[in-house]
Amino acid sequence: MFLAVNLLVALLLTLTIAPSHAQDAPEVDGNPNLTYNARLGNKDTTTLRGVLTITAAPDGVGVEVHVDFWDFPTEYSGPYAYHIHKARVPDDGNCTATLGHFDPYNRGMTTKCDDSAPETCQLGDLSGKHGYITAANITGNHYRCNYTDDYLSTKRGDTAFFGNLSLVVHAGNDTRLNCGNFNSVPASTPTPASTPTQQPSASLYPVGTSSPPLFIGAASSLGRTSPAAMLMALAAFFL
Ligand SMILES: [Cu+2]
Repeated sequence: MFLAVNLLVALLLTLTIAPSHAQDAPEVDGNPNLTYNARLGNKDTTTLRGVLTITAAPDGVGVEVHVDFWDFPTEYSGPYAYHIHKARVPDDGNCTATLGHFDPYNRGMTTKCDDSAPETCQLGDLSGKHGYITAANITGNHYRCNYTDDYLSTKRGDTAFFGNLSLVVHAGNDTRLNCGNFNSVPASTPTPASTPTQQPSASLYPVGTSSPPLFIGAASSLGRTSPAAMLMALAAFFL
């Protein structure tokens, strides 16, 4: 009986103390040429906005990451961190609901990410691997940077696939300032610079402005009277 209890205690200790097996992140190759981006939400609670785009590297080894965050809140200070989190942002925009970091290789939070050995970091710890955001590298309200990460996958179903997860940006005190979901970017989407402009594009890339010119098209068409409406008015006048 005593032995049985001891065995049970030992088993319980093993189950509760031993972390799931941590392993280094393997380099990913053969990434399909796909792009995903995460746009920070339009929140009343923060000025911070931004978009982070991740696309397969040209040789298929890892991904290229393009970061552009802007209008950092004055009431917080850095260094700001940003991570891929393991759950999506719900419709109400609650960043806490994204849970913890994307960490499929069970690195955990106890050991700080060593950027000289990025394979040992949590997969989603982008700022740990590639640099925190400090006042010194925010220029003109923007923090922009580009880098390659060898450990993320653009292939749905892979352990390292991030495209159905979320992005969270933290203040220096760890407060979750803003967040957004990764979504796939259609390959046919033209870049704004190469788009022949037919109409003022009100919604594309409102970079650097907190108040993009909304609904220009709608406003100008409201101001015009259609031929059908004029006929109706004439008919109403004569009948
Ligand atoms: Cu985070």
